[in-house]
Amino acid sequence: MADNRDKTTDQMKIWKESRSSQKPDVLTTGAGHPVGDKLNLQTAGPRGPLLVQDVVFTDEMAHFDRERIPERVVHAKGAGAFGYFEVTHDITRYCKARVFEHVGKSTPVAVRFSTVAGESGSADTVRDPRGFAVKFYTEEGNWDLTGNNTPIFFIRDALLFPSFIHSQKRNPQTHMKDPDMVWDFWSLRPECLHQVSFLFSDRGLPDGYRHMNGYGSHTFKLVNADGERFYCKFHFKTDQGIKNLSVEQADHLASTNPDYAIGDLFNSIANGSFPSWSFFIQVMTFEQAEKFQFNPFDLTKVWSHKEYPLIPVGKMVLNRNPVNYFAEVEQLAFDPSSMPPGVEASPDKMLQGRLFSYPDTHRHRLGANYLQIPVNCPFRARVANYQRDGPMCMFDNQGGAPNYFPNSFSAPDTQPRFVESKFKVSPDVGRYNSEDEDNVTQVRAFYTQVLNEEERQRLCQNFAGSLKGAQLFIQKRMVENLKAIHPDYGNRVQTLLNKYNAEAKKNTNVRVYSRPGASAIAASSKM
Ligand code: HDE
Repeated sequence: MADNRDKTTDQMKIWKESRSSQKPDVLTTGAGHPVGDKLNLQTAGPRGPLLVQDVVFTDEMAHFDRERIPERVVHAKGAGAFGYFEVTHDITRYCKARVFEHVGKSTPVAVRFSTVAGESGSADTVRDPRGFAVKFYTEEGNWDLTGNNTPIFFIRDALLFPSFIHSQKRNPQTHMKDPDMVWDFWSLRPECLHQVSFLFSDRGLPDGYRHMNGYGSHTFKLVNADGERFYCKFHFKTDQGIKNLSVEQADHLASTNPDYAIGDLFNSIANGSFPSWSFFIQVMTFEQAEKFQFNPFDLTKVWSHKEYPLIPVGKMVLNRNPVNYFAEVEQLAFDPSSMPPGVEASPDKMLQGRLFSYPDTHRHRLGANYLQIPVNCPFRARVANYQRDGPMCMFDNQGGAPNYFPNSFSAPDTQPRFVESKFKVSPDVGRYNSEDEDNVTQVRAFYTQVLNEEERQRLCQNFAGSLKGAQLFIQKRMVENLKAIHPDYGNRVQTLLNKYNAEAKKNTNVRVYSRPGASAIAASSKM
């Protein structure tokens, strides 16, 4: 046997060994009836036909026909793991959530990491943001901090999200990734440039899921036991250190080991090397928010760490692999609106949009009772409410308890101490255009101050290497946007584009274009 096998490749062997003292179970139908023959159909004579009474066959086939549920519309490819979050520093002066109750407190967590745009069979090492979603199973209901490995996002208005995602997915006719669509959208919405610059920098290709940070990204609200409120951002810093792949490594892995990141996480945990992240918050008072130099709820911008330093809170450790991928990871459902008392939404328009979108997609993907699926169930809280019935109702459906409220029969009642914090809103209702809310300052600082010269060169190379696939008028618009960030940024990308465009012109029969994260592919321009 090959000696380069690891825990993922040996999973079947390890499972068998774990049962070595037991006799194999009796094979049954889904209804639990023992089966005598699972290799041969029941037919009239050896050559058929098949009998409808062969329920061993129909039971098996009917279930198989329904095996797939819709994949996530984004973040379809991912890996999950379980562990705990432990408080190391007291933050009760900011937040009353029981998860932060006292130093040493431990709360079980489920985590799912993912890529964004690819389908569930796509490669793990593509250039794409990574999802970093954490479910804390708290005594006051689950807290889902559904973040990414980037502190910022492409857009700042939730209404644009479906179009943005369509532009990153497949062309409606060719069913291929389409650089015109990708770059048309990005160039029309200059607020994307902060995240796009991050994406085409070295951090766009993290080495697996253990070597990247996670961010709640949005501004949230914390409330303490005295009802005082603060704005806050959440940060997970990897204790493994940041590690990224080169373009060549990522492309090689995409073709030789497309499940690289899933395997890396699984093997690391199976070998007892448990990945961990340190958890921090940034805090801003309401007074500071009012005087802040830009909209503190703008998801395309970060808060300066100098002005709003990271405050240490705790540590998250992942120490258990899923026992079954479908049950515990495919069915895992995160929801930014799932927050325990003490954590609340800020007015961030993107976060507000997400509060609706996630539970809505779960009801479509998993059904109205998705919160009863074991991995989603808030098992450390006692659910008591007036919701009843629906498909796949798994428990006792709250037995004989009254199913209406208010009632006179001692059924679950509200508690005023859990009412959300109050806040003032006085402006006129309208559709406010946020397109031009300073798309430049922080991207310029990223380009000139965060990146060193070699990193800038690689950013421009990666950027132009992908943008070259779009039509010239889109390239031009994008370069103008880059020049507004910094003339050097725009000029470097233009110089590279000139080279690529001249090369492409030499061979007029071939249109060369590349997807973000994949090596250039050539396709005939004759359609
Ligand atoms: Fe998501 N996003 N998203 N997203 N997102 C989904 O929910 C959506 C955004 C993120 O491992 C979907 O269950 C809207 C930001 C992660 O299961 C969907 C908007 C951030 C995951 C959805 C955003 C994220 C998702 C698809 C803009 C980082 C995977 C399937 C208003 C802060 C979670 C699903 C997992 C998944 C909607 C933007 C992170 C459709 C409408 C910003 C990590 O509901």
